[in-house]
Order: sequence, then C-alpha cells, then structure tokens
Amino acid sequence: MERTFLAIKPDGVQRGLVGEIIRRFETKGFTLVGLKLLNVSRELAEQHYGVHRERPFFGGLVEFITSSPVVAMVWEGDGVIASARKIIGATNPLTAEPGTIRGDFGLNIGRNLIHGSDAPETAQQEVALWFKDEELVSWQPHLTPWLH
Ligand code: 3AN
Repeated sequence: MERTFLAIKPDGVQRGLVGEIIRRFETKGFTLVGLKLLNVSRELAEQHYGVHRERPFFGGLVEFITSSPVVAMVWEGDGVIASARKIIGATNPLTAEPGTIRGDFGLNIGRNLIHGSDAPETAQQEVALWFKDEELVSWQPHLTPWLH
C-alpha cells in the first residue's frame, strides 16, 4: 500500500490548525499510520531540505522548520502521494486553489503550513528519515469496505 510523509510546519501548529489539517486527510479516507509532535533538529532539517541546499531560501527554511514544534505524519492509501499534494495545494498559498489547505489558510510561500512528499521515491526517503520502523503502525480501518 502506498505511503506518504506529511509534516504540519511550525506555522500550522502555532495557528492551531493541526486538527483541521488532519481532519482533511481522515475524512478523505486515508489511513494514519504514523504521528508525532517533535522539535526538529538542525541535522534533520538540513537532510530533509537537502535538495534545496543551493537555493537562496535554504537557510530560512532550516531556521523556520527548527523554530517551533512540527507534527510529522505518515498516511497510507491508494494514490495517497499525489492526492495529498492536491489536498495541500500549490507551493505559493496566494495561487493555491480555494479548498486546498494552503489556499484556504495560507498567505506566504515561506509560511505554507504543511509539507507533503512529491513522488514515490521522496516519500520512501522521507518516511525513513523521519520515522523508525517501530513508530509506524499497520492497521486495517473497519470503514474500508464502505470506501472501496
Ligand atoms: P512544496 O512544499 O510545495 O513541495 P518545494 O519543495 O518546491 O515546495 O519547496 C520546499 C519549501 O521551500 C516550500 N514548502 C516552501 O516553504 C519553501 N519555498 C519554496 N520556494 C520558495 C521561495 N521562492 N521562497 C521562500 N520559500 C520557498
């Protein structure tokens, strides 16, 4: 079953949007298999944003993600990687469609509330970077027959 890594960034936690954001993936029908609140170390932040190392905003990204707690999650379901990206919306909240998380709650590209893995390979890397195997729980929601 496909899995993706999602993280509610410091702005989402500080603004009290944790429940609202989780609700959107829950009511869609995806399955939560990993969840934790943590202070992100500089080392983890630099690894997570490694592909952006040469970008001018890299330093700011690392400062921001380490500034206050983050909610890290793993969600499971058919097509969850691409679908979660749609639910999240475009990188810039000002151009993200209404109805998406960023479109509904965000204003600033540097404060865009949530991260979601962008492809199967990055999803696998990010799940492994943020979670130990024993922190992930495989389970079958009893609602599944009503969804499929
Ligand atoms: P996404 O999070 O939509 O996959 P990426 O991977 O292109 O977007 O960028 C990673 C993060 O870097 C974004 N979530 C955003 O917080 C930040 N970012 C991207 N572009 C900019 C920019 N031009 N200025 C400041 N921050 C940016």
